[in-house]
Amino acid sequence: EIPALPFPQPVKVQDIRHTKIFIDNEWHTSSRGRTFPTFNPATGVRICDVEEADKEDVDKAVEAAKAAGQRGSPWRRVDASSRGRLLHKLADLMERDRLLLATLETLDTGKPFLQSFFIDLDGSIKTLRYYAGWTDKIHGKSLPIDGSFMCLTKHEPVGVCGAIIPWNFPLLMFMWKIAPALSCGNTVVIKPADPCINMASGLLFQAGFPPGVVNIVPGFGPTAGAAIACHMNIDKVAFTGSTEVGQLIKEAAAKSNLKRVTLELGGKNPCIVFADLQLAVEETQKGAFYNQGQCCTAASRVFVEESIHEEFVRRSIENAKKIVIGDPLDPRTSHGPQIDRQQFDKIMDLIESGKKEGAKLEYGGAAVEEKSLFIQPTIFSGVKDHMRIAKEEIFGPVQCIFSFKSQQKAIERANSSQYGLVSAVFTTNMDRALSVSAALETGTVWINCYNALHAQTPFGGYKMSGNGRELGEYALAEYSEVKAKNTKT
Ligand code: TXE
Repeated sequence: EIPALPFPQPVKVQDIRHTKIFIDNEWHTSSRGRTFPTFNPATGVRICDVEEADKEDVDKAVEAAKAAGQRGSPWRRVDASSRGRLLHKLADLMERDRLLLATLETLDTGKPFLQSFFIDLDGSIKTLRYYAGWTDKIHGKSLPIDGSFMCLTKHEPVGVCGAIIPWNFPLLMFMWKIAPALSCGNTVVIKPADPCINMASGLLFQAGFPPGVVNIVPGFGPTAGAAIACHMNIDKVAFTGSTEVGQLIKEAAAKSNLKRVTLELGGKNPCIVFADLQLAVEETQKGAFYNQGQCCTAASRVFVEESIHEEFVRRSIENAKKIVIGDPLDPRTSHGPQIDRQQFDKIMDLIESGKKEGAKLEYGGAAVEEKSLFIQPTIFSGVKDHMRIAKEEIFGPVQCIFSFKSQQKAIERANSSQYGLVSAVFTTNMDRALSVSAALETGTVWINCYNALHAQTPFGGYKMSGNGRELGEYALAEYSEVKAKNTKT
């Protein structure tokens, strides 16, 4: 939630530092001598050029990460509690530079500044602090076993953890990956989609992590990303992105060294609305339009009980009129541009398909002005389950409203998707809240709220929305090997 005035203000960014590949606590140029640019999606202005990592650079990063994680290395000898202090130190530095980091995040992604400041930065800092608290509480058990034996379990780091992250939440995804990995004592090679995230290298350096513990290899998916997925010396890979690429990652992992894989992929997330109309209107719309709809959790299918459907649509339109489209650096702005032309075109194509297939366009449905990447928040009603907008992940500001008659049918329709990431139910009836949330096939069900994501809560998908869980205590298992030591007594 964004608190009231006085709002923080973006800062002037003089120059972008740390545009190089970060390996062994040093900044390197690209082995192939290449750089790639990054643009401000609100203005089209080039922000900076970043050194582009490819296979050779990933190899060097993995070598550094492997050496840093060797038994007896400085990182392996750090006390568990001191690992926590390092994560807290990184969080402190982010608090110190919070205005600058939020400004860069906005310049880089086009997300409204206050959202960068209060959501991305807040979430990143809290994720670090949450996992800082775990470092000296990760422990095994002594097990009662048959015969004259004793079993002690120990949780050890998995080793070198690869991470491949998307462009929609660059900083937050970075922290979701490195915080649990480091908390468990692993080392990391991370490939961001977005070059600006390289600024994190400066903070990692200042925080005092030993060389090689975190290495950042900015680059493209089919080159640097693929090199991580099939690397023989990477022990685990965590990926956030499209379901299509998630399948490639798992295939590459299987064909190389069977590295452990966690995947956080797409969604076509259903909300079922029975009651509490105004709250449901506001929350589902926040879910649909937040971050310009570029969220794996986007509330893109809203099923509304027939008797309140008309009023729900009317109020949703009224609510959408309050959205302020504009310069993302202006703290009053609540809706920015899409990330790039490719995403923009994909969204516009889906909006056109909705019109052609007979959904009723209630609001928006067009670009804000020619040549820009801004798309009006768009509402369709009368959406039918067979339409493309009802089935495909849009990843844009498009809310699809359906009406339903029976609870049973609504649940079946909500579940009839290859995805199973998140869902929501709006009701004042406790029995209904419990029975509907039990029936929904998603990793998260929000009851009378939306996008309630916290460092403490596990997050991940059923079905083709992914494998494994991030955040919370559950994520620790994804970053640990359990060793059973059985001894004769
Ligand atoms: O995703 P990609 P894109 C969905 C969303 C969006 C669509 C396409 O529907 O419209 O995906 O976006 C790296 N081997 N989501 O093209 O390609 C890539 O460099 C290894 C959902 O940006 O999946 C980037 O770092 N890595 C989503 C990361 O994968 C590869 C977030 C994600 O990019 C690779 C983003 C390869 N062959 C998009 N190809 C979510 N779940 O939130 C690409 N990459």
